[in-house]
Amino acid sequence: MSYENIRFEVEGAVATLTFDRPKALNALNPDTLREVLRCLRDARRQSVLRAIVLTGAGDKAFVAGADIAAMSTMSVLEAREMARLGQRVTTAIEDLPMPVIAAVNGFALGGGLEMVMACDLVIASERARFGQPEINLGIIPGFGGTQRLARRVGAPRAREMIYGGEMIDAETAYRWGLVNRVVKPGDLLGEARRLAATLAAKPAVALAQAKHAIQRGLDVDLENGLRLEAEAFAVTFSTDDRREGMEAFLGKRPARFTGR
Ligand code: DAK
Repeated sequence: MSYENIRFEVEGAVATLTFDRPKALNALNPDTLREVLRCLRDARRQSVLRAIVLTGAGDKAFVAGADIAAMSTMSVLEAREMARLGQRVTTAIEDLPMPVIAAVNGFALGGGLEMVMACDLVIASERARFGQPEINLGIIPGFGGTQRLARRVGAPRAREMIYGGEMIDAETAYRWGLVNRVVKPGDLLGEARRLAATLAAKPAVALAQAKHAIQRGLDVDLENGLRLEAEAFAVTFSTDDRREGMEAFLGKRPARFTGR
């Protein structure tokens, strides 16, 4: 499948999706969002794919937010369409059965940070910067930022970022729990792909169920979360990989997982 604003490369069980509009610091316009959506739908159907890395082209930006030039001329109806598109992308990332790792190479602002927060794990270059600068444009986050940022870093820090519109650096993002690891810029993609390959080798159904239980559990109370977990746990008992994992342990040999 060919794209104009993104690249999608597959190597073994790991795919890399790159936002690729470096002249606009990879800002998201409606066409880019449509391409990402199409690409994720296609990725979902590729059973060999077990992990995805999300990154930005060039050495300056992951995604510098929604495309302000495109946004500046939008009607109310077009803005609603844009919001729905962006929210469908973040939901599509969260609903994928495989883990998605954001490799944040530079600015992750506005809609860019909202994409990052839909990912399962985040690795940041020391040069990465994170922010929700919408307030400076007279708007507020519209792809889930008010909800996901508060869930990730807590309401006080989310308020500070969303009300003030200032950026935080990678080290602060790490301390605040927005980022799993901070690495040297030159190590970023290698590190993200290595982690993706490690996760790709895990039992796929168990990983998908863990993702589902964590993701859905964030939005329910503990009692319902535990119910969700029990259901997800039960699903893993129907798999070949569960049998293989336990037999391998008891037989003192390495497990050979097939994803079934
Ligand atoms: N959109 C369009 N072009 C952008 C851009 C953006 N977000 N960010 C940068 N560019 C372009 C610049 O215009 C410039 O283009 P040329 O002048 O070279 O043609 C080029 O990228 C390089 O940028 P700078 O020259 O500004 O580079 P600097 O290193 O000086 O600064 C910067 C980098 C990232 C600090 C700066 O570019 C910046 O502040 N960019 C804007 C950040 C921002 O405010 N992003 C938008 C956040 S708002 C919605 C739901 C959600 C959203 C929208 C709608 N609906 C509900 C409808 C989301 C909104 C947002 O994301």
